Amino acid sequence: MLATRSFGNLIRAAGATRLKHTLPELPYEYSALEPVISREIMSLHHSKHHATYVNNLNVAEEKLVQAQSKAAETSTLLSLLSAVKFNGGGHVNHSILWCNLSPCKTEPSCTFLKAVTQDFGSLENMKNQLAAASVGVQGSGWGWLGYNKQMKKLQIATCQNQDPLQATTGLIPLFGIDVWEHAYYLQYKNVRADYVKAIFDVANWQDISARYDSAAK
Ligand code: MN3
Repeated sequence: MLATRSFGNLIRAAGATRLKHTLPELPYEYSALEPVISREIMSLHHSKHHATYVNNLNVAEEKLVQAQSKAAETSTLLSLLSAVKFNGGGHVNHSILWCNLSPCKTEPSCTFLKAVTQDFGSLENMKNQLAAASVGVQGSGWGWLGYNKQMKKLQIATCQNQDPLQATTGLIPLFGIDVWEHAYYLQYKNVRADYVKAIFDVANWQDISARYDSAAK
């Protein structure tokens, strides 16, 4: 009983001081990744899709705080938690995605390249495996290169919908490929494989290497 009341108080306290999530600015122009990703796709993807995840996350969190303070039905809490997971995942995933991409040619760091070579044989092999996993996602989801801190290994994984990599698999996200149709359909139509292959031309290896360094620390 005490534990339940403390949890309620914690949620209420968090609600009182909680800051709203905001849409992060893109670190480049909407047209910067052309011809790999068109201005139209980037604009819609960031200002509509990502913005909607942020707005819906704020709404779901607000409702969750209110429901908790009214000791709402468990089924109500569960549906709100599901909305928090979906929209929170969308916000987390896209916030990583924008930084994973760059209009500038970048190179993987020596330490990251060494880890990739150790776990995959070569950078090419890793890219091929990540591409195959991403293309193979059924329906909407993400392909990821992640870091397994327990095994000290780089691993490839996929997630459905907006399930966030770390909360779902324990892997620390380094590089995500968004294979929702909204990420490529206007330009690549139904040919997801061409989009996934092209995405490596705008991969920000500097950002991916930095995420590896901080994950492996
Ligand atoms: Mn997306």
